[in-house]
Amino acid sequence: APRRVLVAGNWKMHHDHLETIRTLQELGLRLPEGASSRVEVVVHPPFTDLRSAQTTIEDRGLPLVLGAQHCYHQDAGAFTGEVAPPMLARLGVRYVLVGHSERRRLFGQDDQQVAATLQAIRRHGMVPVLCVGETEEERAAGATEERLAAQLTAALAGLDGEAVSALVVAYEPVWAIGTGQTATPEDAQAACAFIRGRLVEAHGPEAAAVRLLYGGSVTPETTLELLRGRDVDGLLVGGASLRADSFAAIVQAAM
Ligand code: G2H
Repeated sequence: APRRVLVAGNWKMHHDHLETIRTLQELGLRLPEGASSRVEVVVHPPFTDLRSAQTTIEDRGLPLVLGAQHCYHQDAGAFTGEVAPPMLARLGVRYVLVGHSERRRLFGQDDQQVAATLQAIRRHGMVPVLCVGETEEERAAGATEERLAAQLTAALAGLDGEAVSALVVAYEPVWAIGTGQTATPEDAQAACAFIRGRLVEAHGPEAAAVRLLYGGSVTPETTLELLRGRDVDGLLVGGASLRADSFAAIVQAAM
């Protein structure tokens, strides 16, 4: 059977709740007929939009799955400004990004926090989307695989192959994020093949079923070629997911 591709839109800090409702309604009109049998389409709006997104998806029966961009690793407590995993789970959130390079770089999220957050997401029945990727300097120094391996080891310590198979891992080379510079389809495939091999080596053969995404300046024009890679199971889309027309075009190209 042909694989079902995963296409996730990371809206980052864009769209208030009215823009969210409007964008999702338009997406509902633009998504090609039968898309959801071929492509699982996820949207990751800001926290303040999750409730509006959830009711819009439910009321209109839209073929969309709800995702969040971040959460804290504790279930409750005196953590001003943070959002707990059970709060997301109760809103119908299915996927949660963890370890995005913007969280690591701008908000000081370290490997230990990434690991704790990933466990907390799993504990509440949601699917972590673990983001990994090398910087431009690391790539220039030939340290891409070393960097990816280190991030995976730190985030996934103690998980068996079955637990790893239920995850999503997104390869997002930092130099390609929001820069308009996409990794070549060959680069994306090579990195995803490395990640899958590494996970099998570290966690056992069952880990091979993990779903791997490529992320970094994906557009409707680059979608088809990127998905040709046999280890590329889907895409994590930032800028091009903000507008319903371009996001729908990506889904169309992914079918
Ligand atoms: C990478 C990606 C989505 P963009 O961060 O997470 O964003 O497609 O804008 O590079």
